[in-house]
This record gives sequence, C-alpha cells and structure tokens, in this order.
Amino acid sequence: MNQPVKTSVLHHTGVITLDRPKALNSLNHEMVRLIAAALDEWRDDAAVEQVIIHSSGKHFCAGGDVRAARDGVVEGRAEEVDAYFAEEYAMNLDISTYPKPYTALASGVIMGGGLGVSAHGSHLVVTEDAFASMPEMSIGFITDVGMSHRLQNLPKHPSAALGTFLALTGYRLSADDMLATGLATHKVASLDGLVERIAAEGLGVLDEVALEAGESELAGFFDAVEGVFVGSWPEISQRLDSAPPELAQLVEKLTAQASPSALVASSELMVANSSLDLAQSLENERALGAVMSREPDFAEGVRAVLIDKTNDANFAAAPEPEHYRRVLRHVG
Ligand code: QUE
Repeated sequence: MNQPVKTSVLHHTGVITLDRPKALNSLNHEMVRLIAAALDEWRDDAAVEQVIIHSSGKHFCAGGDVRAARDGVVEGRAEEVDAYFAEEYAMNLDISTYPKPYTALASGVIMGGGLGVSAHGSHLVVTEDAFASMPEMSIGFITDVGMSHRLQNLPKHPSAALGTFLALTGYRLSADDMLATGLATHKVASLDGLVERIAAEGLGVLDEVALEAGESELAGFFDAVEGVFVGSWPEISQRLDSAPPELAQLVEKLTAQASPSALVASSELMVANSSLDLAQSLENERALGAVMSREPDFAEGVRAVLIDKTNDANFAAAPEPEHYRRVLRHVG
C-alpha cells in the first residue's frame, strides 16, 4: 500500500520509482531491499530488457536514511546498521554489473545514496536544476556507496585528485559539471513523460531530447586540484597553503563545518581505493563505515545537520591517519 519504492514493468522496461518524497527519498532498509529484489527478479527475466530508476516529486534522492542509522547506533544496535550498509553497498555493486541497460532519471537533489543508485548504471539523465554531492564529511561519515571509487574514475576526467577533492569537500556538481566529468550522460529540459518515451521507443530518444552542455565551473578546477588532493588530509591541508587562492578559499569554505575525523578517514579511503576495483572499494567503505558509525562525530553530525538542523556540531579532534588506515585494504 504505502510502499516507499514502487516497481512495475512498462512494455519491456522495469521501472523503479522512489516514493518517499517527504524524506527526499532518502533510502531506508526497506527501500534498499525493494530495489535489490526488483533487480534480482528482472536480471534473468527475458521480458525485461532494461531498467529505469526515477523518483516521484522533484528531488531524486538525498542519501541514505542516516537518521535511522544514527538511532540504531545510539540504541546499541550497531550491527543492524552494519547490515543495512552492507546491503546497500551490495546493491550498488549489482547496479554496476547489471547485464541490462540501467538508466537513472534525476532532478533536484542527488546526494550520497542517491548517487549510489544512479552513478553506477549505464545512463544518468539529469535536468538543468539537478545537483550531485557527497556531503558525508559534514555528518562525520565517509564517502561511500561506491563513490570513493567512482569519483576517482570519472569517464571524462579520471583523476584520483579530482575524486578526492569531490569526496572531501562535498562540492555540488551542477548538471554541466556532471556532463563535463561524464558522471551524467545526458542533460534534458524536463523528465516529464520520459519514462514512457524510453519504454516505448528505447534509449535512442535521449539523444533526441538532450540539451547542449553548458559551461562547467568544476572544469575550471581540474588543473588546480592535481598534485594537491593526493595523500593524507594533513598533507592535503598543508599543500592548500600554497595552492591557488581560488582553490584554497573554496576548500576552506566547503570544509568549514566538516568533521576533522571524517576528512582524515575519507582521504585514507581515497588513497586505498585509488588502486582497487569497485567491489574492493565497497569492502573498504564497509570496514571504515563500521568504525565511523560508532565514533561520536557520526551521532553528533547527524544531530546538528539533520535532526536539530542547527549546524553547530561539536566535533572531536581528528586522530592520526593510521587509526583509519589500519582497517583498509591497500594494493601496490
Ligand atoms: C550528509 C548526508 C546526508 C544529508 C546531509 C549531509 C544524507 C541524507 C540527508 C537527508 C536530507 C534531507 C532529508 C533526509 C535526509 O542529508 O545522507 O531524510 O529529508 O540522507 O550533510 O550524508
């Protein structure tokens, strides 16, 4: 009845509709299970030739249900929270290896877990007003849902430094930024009727309705981040002192409210995952996420940003990078 994810088959297209608009479609455990079940069912169903995921309401998806995750940890059910993240990450991997076209249609907010269900597919179609961000550093968590890998391997600008910049700052990519990096494949004026048209006519309609790419602000930072956003957060932080002032000031502004521990942890994660594949990267996210969710900054960050909305988090001092490095797998 009140299912937060609706699924249907239209012609030969499996359609997944995120339908919890009051919570900006943030993904709870039930939603992760419903999406995973639909993908399972359609994987070997010859009547389903492709999958589309979209949302009811203006916003695609604001992330994972981190409030519920915080409640779980605070109430002593951290293992349940671990299981939720493990299932979400398994679904992210399923999407990346899906044997049929997987297309996300997104407008408005695409954050955190919303990228996890859109950025690993074959097509990501965004409207002019869409923006994408990984803002976990402001809630004491890490760049997860496979984005610690994806952001370093963007199709049109693969770069560990760019990925680390995006992961540590929560920079909001505009639709044109998404096109410039290849995170998005198409920009359109409106998503109205697009599910039906793709289902009836195929993905070729996307090339018919796609808008020309505009200027990307992020592209203006591609060169500046190289050589700066590499290594541990203390190293990056030090290099920013002698980086171009436009970059240094932007990073200062975007990380002003960040958890110092999350910056240290996410930079270690990015280094470890720079030479790993998506499956291994997700495993590192899972291991590090289990550490982070139990540290006080996660409960405090979710309180300040999402529950009280006071943005007055009292974060702990950051530990040495080794505190997080020790749970991560490295290669090379
Ligand atoms: C970091 C996050 C999330 C966030 C903000 C951050 C996140 C998330 C939401 C969110 C936003 C609006 C809602 C909601 C959740 O915000 O994961 O239910 O109505 O889900 O800085 O990781």
